[in-house]
Amino acid sequence: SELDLEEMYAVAISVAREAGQIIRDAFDKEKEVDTKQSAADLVTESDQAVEKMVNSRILGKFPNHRFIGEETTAVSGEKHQLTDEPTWIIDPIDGTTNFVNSIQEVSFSLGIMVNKKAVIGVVYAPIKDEMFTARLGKGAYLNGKKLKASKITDLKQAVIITEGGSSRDIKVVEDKVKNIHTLITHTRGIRSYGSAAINLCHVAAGRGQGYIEYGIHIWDFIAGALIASEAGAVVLDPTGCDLDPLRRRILCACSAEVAKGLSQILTHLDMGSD
Ligand code: LIP
Repeated sequence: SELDLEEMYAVAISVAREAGQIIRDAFDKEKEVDTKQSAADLVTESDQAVEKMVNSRILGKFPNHRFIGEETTAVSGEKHQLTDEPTWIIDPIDGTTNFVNSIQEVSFSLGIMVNKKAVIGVVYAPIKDEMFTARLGKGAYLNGKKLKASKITDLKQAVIITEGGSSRDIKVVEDKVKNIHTLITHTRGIRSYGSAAINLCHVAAGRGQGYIEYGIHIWDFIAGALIASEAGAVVLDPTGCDLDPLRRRILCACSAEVAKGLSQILTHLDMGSD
């Protein structure tokens, strides 16, 4: 049957609102926390509850579509085969460490890929009630208002977002510290909000000029990457090549000049693939 992108978009927004309600209800309560790959890689009952709800809502509506979810993957440990089939890619709570600490930067992230290309991106930050949406070729919006990335081209004037991440591997941490040193030296300042999806939406909204992270996953960034690029930002692999959605790293910048500057000064970590 014909792919009904309009209907998929409407379902995406409605499950994002429902997910937001679950996150808001649990936000100020005591959380039950478990760790995954490292002591800094967290999951809560709310992550699992949101993912379960979304999974059943989507498969109920679109039984032939595929589903990649952060917590389902954590349990199965499977590698992902991205196929050409419509695939819903979900991070039930992006910014789980923030959530556990009642820090407001938490989001629900949902990206839909068709033929291995992102066509719909929805990031909902329920505490701030910020709904970021994008459809391929149709622009990016925050609560219905069109987004435009910053016009800055000079890296020296740029505010760059980056993260420490969850790996505690000595070499990875060393390279990241080196990159932080480089970023502080070459830019106006660095920031860390603790959610890849929100970081990308900040760049889309002109709240800073770039975002770089090594070690994240497709569910952390696929929706935010479409939102940023539809707002006019550049989204690439940190080396400057095309983004590979399974290669666990991303560079986003408001302009090609800032992207090139970042790509040239950073040490590019190889974090394997999803
Ligand atoms: C988080 C990412 C963040 C990264 C954290 C973590 P989660 O995702 O959004 O950018 O630095 O280590 O991976 O685990 O909260 O969904």
